[in-house]
Amino acid sequence: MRICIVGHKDADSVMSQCVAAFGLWVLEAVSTEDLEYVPYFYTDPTLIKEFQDVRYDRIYLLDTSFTPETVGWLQYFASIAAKVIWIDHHEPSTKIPNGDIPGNVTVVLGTTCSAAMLTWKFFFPELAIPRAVWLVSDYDTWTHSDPTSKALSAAIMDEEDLTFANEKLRAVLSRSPVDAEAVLLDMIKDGKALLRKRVTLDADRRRLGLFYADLTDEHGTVPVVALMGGGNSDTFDKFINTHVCVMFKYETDGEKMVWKYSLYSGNDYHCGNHCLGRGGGGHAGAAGFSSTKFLFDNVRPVPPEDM
Ligand SMILES: [Mn+2]
Repeated sequence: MRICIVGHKDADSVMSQCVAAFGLWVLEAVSTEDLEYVPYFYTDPTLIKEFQDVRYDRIYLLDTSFTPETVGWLQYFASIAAKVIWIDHHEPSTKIPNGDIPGNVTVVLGTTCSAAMLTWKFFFPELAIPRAVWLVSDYDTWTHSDPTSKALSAAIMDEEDLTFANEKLRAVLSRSPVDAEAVLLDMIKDGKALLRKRVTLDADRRRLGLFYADLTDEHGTVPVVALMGGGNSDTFDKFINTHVCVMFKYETDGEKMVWKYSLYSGNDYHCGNHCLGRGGGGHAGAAGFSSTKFLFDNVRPVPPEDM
């Protein structure tokens, strides 16, 4: 027996792969030596090369959205495996043209839950959904009704430690419910630490793009600290009490492209009054306006000693 499980590297797909492995062990006593995993990245066009025409009894393709490449993969997998099982929950997969899918491919599609949950239901239609699977689904399908689901997904997706997370997940799925809960809580703790690390890294990276400038037009000039991109006043935590802070981006406003400026201030400067003069509005601490013009003059980077 030779079985291959193919999936990508997000939390839902990793969980789907673990559920499939667990299902094969429990229901068919498939040994670990008979199982292979082939992870891929969404954008990786070389997936098929990995297989080198090796023959399989079965290939599971999990959490993989329908694209022209996917059809190519399925057709190739169907040519090297006796049976292919494709489980997915992405919307485009429901619009796959008839006739593109070979006869030995079993298609399991549903768009109201995660791939991990679909995979669980595929293997264990009668059993309750484990908490690990449920939490991953809560995050992957953006219901976000449990605050721990984000941390668990972060722990699973830790690029540096994907194998570790994978092993832990297998433990979650194969141990008794009490042990599984302990492993899960552990992963949630790891995930929370990881999220904190990411937030800090992100903040550091953003600060690199900060600049001092004068925001100037016919309504006047204001010295500011500015950053292009999306975000909120938290990005300016070092400056918010001493400077007028500006987040700005270029976007479409119906038909024309405009600059959107968001002003923040933690002192007595009234952003709302300023923006009112430029056709916008808001409050003392946060306000915004749009302009077809790039309004910064005298631009210079914020030196490291100011950050
Ligand atoms: Mn998914």
